Amino acid sequence: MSQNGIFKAVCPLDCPDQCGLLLQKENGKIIKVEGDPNHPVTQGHICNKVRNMTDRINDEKRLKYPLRRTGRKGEGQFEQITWDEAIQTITARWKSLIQTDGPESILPYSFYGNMGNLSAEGMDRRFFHRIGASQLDRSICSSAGSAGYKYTMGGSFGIDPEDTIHSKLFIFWGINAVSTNMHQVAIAQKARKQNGAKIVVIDVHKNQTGRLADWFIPILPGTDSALALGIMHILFSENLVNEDFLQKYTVGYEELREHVRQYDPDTVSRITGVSPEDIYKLARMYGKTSPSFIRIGNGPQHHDNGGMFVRTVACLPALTGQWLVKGGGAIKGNGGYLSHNELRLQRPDLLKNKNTRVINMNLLGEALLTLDPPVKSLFVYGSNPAVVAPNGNKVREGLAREDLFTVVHDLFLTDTAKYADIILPATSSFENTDFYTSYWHHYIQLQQPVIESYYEAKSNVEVFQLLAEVMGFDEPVFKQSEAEMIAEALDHLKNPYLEGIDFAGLAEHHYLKAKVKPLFPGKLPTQSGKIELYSEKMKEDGHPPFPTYIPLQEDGAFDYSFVPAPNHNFLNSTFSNNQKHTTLEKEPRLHMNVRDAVKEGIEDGAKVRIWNHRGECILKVSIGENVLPGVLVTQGLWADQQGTRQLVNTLTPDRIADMGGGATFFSGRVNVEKV
Ligand SMILES: Nc1nc2c(c(=O)[nH]1)N[C@H]1C(S)=C(S)[C@@H](COP(=O)(O)OP(=O)(O)OC[C@H]3O[C@@H](n4cnc5c(=O)[nH]c(N)nc54)[C@H](O)[C@@H]3O)O[C@H]1N2
Ligand SMILES: Nc1nc2c(c(=O)[nH]1)N[C@H]1C(S)=C(S)[C@@H](COP(=O)(O)OP(=O)(O)OC[C@H]3O[C@@H](n4cnc5c(=O)[nH]c(N)nc54)[C@H](O)[C@@H]3O)O[C@H]1N2
Ligand code: SF4
Ligand SMILES: [Mo]
Repeated sequence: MSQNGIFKAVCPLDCPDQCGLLLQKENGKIIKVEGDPNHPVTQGHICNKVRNMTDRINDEKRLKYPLRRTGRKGEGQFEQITWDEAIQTITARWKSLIQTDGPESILPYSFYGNMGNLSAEGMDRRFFHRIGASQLDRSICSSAGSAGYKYTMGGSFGIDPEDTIHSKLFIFWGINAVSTNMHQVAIAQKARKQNGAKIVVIDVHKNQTGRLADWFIPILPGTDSALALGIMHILFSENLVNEDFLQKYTVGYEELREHVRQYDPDTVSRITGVSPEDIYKLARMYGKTSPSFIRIGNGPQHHDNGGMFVRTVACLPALTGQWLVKGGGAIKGNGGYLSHNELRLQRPDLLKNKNTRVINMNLLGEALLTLDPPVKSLFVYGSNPAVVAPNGNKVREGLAREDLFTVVHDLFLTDTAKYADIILPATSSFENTDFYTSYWHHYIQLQQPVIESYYEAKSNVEVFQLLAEVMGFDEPVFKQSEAEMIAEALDHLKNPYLEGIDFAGLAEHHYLKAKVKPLFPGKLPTQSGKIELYSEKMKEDGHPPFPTYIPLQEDGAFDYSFVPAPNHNFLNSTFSNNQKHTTLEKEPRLHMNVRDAVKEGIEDGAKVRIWNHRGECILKVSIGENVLPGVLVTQGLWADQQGTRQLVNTLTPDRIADMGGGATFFSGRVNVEKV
């Protein structure tokens, strides 16, 4: 490995932008992280979080060696052990559990702390399939929305974000894009400057994205489908629809016209808190501006009715025929275009028992406390459920079970790791080979090691290779190199867009664009091959077949809707343990409307207790007009600092959304009082 110099890299974080990076290395260490100016989409600009990533990679607090717990669970007392001891302890326990309780007593729990396909869903999947462990439904992030979008459009296919430079109207719908998709904002701002494009933001919180908008539309949580249906009502009644497109490329538009008559602006206004005038204005703006582009965010789909929200909004560009216009249409996620050969990478065929149980990751607490037969061992990697999972007190109670054998593989002693019996140190992505596929732009990127592994840290691939060896799994797939795994994953005849993209090409160019064609004219992978405004499949699955507004579920008799969203300087809970980032973020704030503050007798800056039947939090209040009355918003997944009680997920419901087994982080209710 060469010593000093500047090396190409890719941002490994769970962020749509998937920036190209340049790493400056000196004396074996990364001393600077910058954007790669040659990257076609991200063009040298990166966020502050990752600009400060050097502090994280070189942090003295990083885990250096395997550890064994010496104190009580959650306390954080550990002693150093060797890799040999660690792997022997884990495999001995698992071999015995498989004998006594069967392989389903073991549960992997992971998410996309590192988006590399080999790290997040490669060797690990092969290993747990081969063991026959309980399967995890990885539904914490966007699965409700993806399911809703799929009913309408057939899969995760939107437009090429590079084309949005032509758009004249950008609607950021429930996405805090300044923090979570900064390059889409950069394109929108460029379009605003070049051709007078307008930026509309629809959100429950006037955050930095709302402040940048030409028009910010505040809305009540969980009511967005009603707004979208109100827009449809006006588009039909004022003949702002594209009949030709509807006829050629959609199913059910005549019936939809009838169906949306009930969503008149007055009715919709009462549901959403948006005035009838604004509903008219928005619908007319949308109906008369072309190209128009909707960036569908993750926020509104983290509700009880989240799948239906995305399904509903996804119908809008069809009504106006925007999919035929360059820069017109929508993006929810673009993951479908870069799908690789998962069957070969993940080897589901290694799982012998096809009835192996599947556990929804949003129900982790429930699963650890009540499942029968019980989960007896948990292996956590690339995720920090003690902070990020809903109904956090239940999760921690489950993690604290004395008879649960927990292993955590991470770079840091996270809140979750404190509950582990064995901790394994993980490498950073810059220490490994992996390939990355954005769920927003159309580029595939390669990371090759830039620095040596940190002390005794090992990658996810290495850990599962080691475990497989000691478990006695002798299938050749457990011996493959990263390059071989990548070659297999990219060898995928089912996805024509990947044609010509291989390991050698990626090694030479670092990023390659998939040869994506526009969706229309064309055939979608829905049952009908068209955009399904009416969906027979939804009916079969027990959903209303037309886009519909379904109110949020009851959540106890509490006065406020509580929306704990991500913040600017962390990435989920990543960086919540890095000083640079916590200093930038200062502290979590609870945003409250001034009318509510008067009613509750709370002044700006006061500490308040918010609580419900699941838990409580103490936060500092920010009073103003950034949220509507009845709504409380806070940002950031702060790690548990002793005594601060800032763990927002103690309050969030673990109800499951209407589709895709999704999470409902933003559908909880709370009361508030001054402390
Ligand atoms: N800086 C930063 N970037 C990130 C992340 C991070 O933690 N920090 N996380 C990454 C991950 S994993 C994801 S999934 C994405 C998520 O990024 P986004 O797609 O932006 O989703 P959220 O941030 O969850 O929520 C977006 C917005 O939805 C709003 N919202 C909540 N409920 C409603 C509602 O009912 N209606 C409307 N209209 N708005 C609502 C929230 O106020 C918030 O502004 O970001 C990724 N990027
Ligand atoms: N209240 C509330 N809760 C939420 C959300 C919200 O908006 N509000 N958002 C939800 C969403 S959208 C998501 S996606 C989830 C995300 O939740 P998580 O996936 O748990 O994300 P992080 O908190 O970033 O934790 C990732 C962990 O992976 C570790 N890691 C990084 N790279 C590697 C690696 O190569 N190997 C291993 N073994 N570990 C690694 C990091 O150090 C970090 O501890 O949170 C969800 N929770
Ligand atoms: S977190 Fe997102 S914006 Fe920041 S560097 Fe990574 S990909 Fe780019
Ligand atoms: Mo996410």
